[in-house]
Amino acid sequence: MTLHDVLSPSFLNQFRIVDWGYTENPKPLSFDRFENWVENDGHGPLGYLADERKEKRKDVRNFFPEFQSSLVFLFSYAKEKSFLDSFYKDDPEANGLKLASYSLGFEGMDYHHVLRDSLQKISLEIKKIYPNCIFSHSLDIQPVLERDLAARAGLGWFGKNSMFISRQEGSFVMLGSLFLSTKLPLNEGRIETDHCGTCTRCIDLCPTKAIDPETRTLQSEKCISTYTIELFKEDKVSPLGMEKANGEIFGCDICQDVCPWNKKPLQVNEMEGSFIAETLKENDLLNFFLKRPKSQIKNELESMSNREFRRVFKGTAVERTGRKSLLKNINFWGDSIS
Ligand code: B12
Ligand code: SF4
Ligand code: SF4
Repeated sequence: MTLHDVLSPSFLNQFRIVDWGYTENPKPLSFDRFENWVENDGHGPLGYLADERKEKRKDVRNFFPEFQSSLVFLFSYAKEKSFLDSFYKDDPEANGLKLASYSLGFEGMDYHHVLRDSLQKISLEIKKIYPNCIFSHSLDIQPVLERDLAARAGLGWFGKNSMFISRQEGSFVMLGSLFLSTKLPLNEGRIETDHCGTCTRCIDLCPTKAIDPETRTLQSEKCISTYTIELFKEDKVSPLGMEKANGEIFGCDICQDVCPWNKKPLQVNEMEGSFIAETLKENDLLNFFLKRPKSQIKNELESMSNREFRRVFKGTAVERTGRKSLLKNINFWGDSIS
């Protein structure tokens, strides 16, 4: 295969990659925004963003000294998102609880595992063409400002909800990047302009008012995603306004649901109607959390040991959040949901 073949839609589609971009710039355009955010306690309880890893984000070479270039990929989960939307709206079995749609994407498995394998397969193909090239990757947990990197690669812009948005694919995409120790014969991405215009839907409709319109960043402490995914202890205080949300028990999609840039990509996927929960893990998540009365889910989580929870949900996104935290999130909804 040539580099052109590796980066062709026919090769990349198997990994759910819907677009890619290229940059040779290791330095974020918006590190100062990130720094101000941390100084103003935007990270809240997410301490890992403010410790020594904060400075590392200034330059990808602090993480991967051999950096010469990066390929940034958009991995779509719009198909699962449009399936879940129809399920919540039309399926009589739906119990009113909600999971972040990315948890069902990627065969119900934790996207970190799936995307890492995909990036590795792509790097193996590129290595056949550039045998001396060294590779590394970034996938969420590495000290890299990934949205900024995607912007440098020309793939989209930062929405007011702080999501990275592609004109064609919307924001229901995860970002995954390869770092290379060689430059590739590719054009660097051009910085995309802002397409939010005068729209303020995400800001107005965020139930906890977590979005700061001036900086386009979130107060993590106010975000339902932080509370339901990242705060594990039962005694954690829920963000004010969460009761106005829609039954979220793991993550939150609301500021993306209301974004006009997601309308078209979701419609396309709805029309194709090609998603059916097929894998065991997809069905485990659907059957366990979204199709039974809340009291039954609660009883089962209460009577399960932590070890059993880990066995059932091994490799899924909810494994890390854990049994107790999910119970905390389900209890939040009290009797307001069946
Ligand atoms: C910490 C974190 C969180 C925190 C804080 C989120 C936040 N918005 O800061 C919490 C737990 C709340 C969270 C929630 C979610 N997350 Co998260 N998270 C991260 C993580 C690890 C770091 C983000 C970070 O550094 N935040 C600090 C802020 C200041 O930086 P930033 O978000 O990158 O924002 C930059 C832009 O806004 C830019 N900017 C804004 N305006 C302008 C204007 C100009 C001109 C310029 C130059 C720059 C600029 O400046 C900022 C600094 O670079 C990234 C992975 C990574 N390593 O980057 C994933 C990541 C952002 N998360 C992701 C996802 C999917 C989610 C959720 C959708 C999950 C869910 N369904 O619950 C929600 C979405 C909430 C939201 N609206 O952002 C994806 C987002 C993909 C995308 N399309 O954007 C990422 C990139 C992971 C990945 N590999 O795909 N997350
Ligand atoms: S993810 Fe939910 S709580 Fe967080 S900013 Fe978006 S709408 Fe608000
Ligand atoms: S809802 Fe409107 S303001 Fe918010 S990200 Fe989408 S287009 Fe931008």
